[in-house]
Amino acid sequence: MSNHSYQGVIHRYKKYLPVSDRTPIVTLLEGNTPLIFSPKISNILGKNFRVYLKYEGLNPTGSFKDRGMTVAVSKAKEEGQCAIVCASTGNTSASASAYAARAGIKCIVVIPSGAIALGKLAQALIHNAKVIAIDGNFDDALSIVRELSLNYPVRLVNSLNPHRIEGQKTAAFEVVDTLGEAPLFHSLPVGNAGNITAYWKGYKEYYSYSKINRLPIMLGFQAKGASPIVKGKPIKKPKTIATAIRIGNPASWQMAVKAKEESGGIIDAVTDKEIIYAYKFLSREEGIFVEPASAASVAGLFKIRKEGYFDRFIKDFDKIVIVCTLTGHGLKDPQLAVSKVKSPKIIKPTIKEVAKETRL
Ligand code: AN7
Repeated sequence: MSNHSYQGVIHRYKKYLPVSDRTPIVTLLEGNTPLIFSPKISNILGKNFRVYLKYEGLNPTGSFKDRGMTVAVSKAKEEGQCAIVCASTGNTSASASAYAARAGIKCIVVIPSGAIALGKLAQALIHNAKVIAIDGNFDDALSIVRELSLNYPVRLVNSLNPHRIEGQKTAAFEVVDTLGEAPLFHSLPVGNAGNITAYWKGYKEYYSYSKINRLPIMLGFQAKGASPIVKGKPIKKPKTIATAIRIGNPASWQMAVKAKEESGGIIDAVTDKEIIYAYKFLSREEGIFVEPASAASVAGLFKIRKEGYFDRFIKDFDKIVIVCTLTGHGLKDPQLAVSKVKSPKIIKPTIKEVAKETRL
């Protein structure tokens, strides 16, 4: 297969996915995202660190959700479903709407009113999904759609649908196929906990096929005000600036804990301040614009480095490879971006004024 004939994650990883020749493949050529070396984050962590950023914001709808959605929607279509439904903090709804449009099936999304980023709402609306905003949070929305899908002819495409996890695990495959090995650590944000579940499944499968000879240590980061797994109990009113991970009772809670325990890793929390610092760092220092939730994975690395978490590994390894998943694109939430920086000053339209302002 030559480069220009890339056909999406189902085609590329067919033999690891629950599809057959009869599955109508619904794809927008998701996946195949870049793994970008970050010299500056590596330097901050220390001289033996090699940090790579898996930039999932470059998927067709701007987030990692497309990997799971191509499988979930293809299977729904194969099974003759005419409609799909999801609850969402925004990205799942954007992805579901686009893939449903592509498949020619109906899409219903239930969102917490006023709590999803503008870009994501725009996507669901323009892809012609039926958008229902509830006066409640994500956790309320998820319990509604779960019930709905049990009682009506509509397929749930949240990550409780195992096909979502199947598709999402291809990101772990790509990391290994690019690096030629598993990283020592894999860092990612945790919301509903589907992604950490999927990466862990992917790495374990590659291990079982002898594609790698050791597994990475998983590092998951929740936002402090929405950190049920860290606290060990559901949070009734989760709060964080990172709306994508404003989730108080994650569906894949147990699986996330399993990934942490089996890999010898951690699930920790980062504050909104730490998230925004990493968010700005990535855009200003590396030229990579992500949404705040995505920056939690980098914020977490900065935090645990300062706390000395890596110290014993520095002694034991001469090279510490870390892959950090950047789950969504910064353009999803432009309002937040402009609120975190100074607005441009308005000046007279003359060369002199512009030269003066820019200190050229
Ligand atoms: C950018 O769209 O849950 O732990 O409804 O959009 O797999 O849930 C989004 C989650 C991280 C957390 N980063 O991943 C939804 C939704 C971004 C996200 C997460 C989400 P999971």
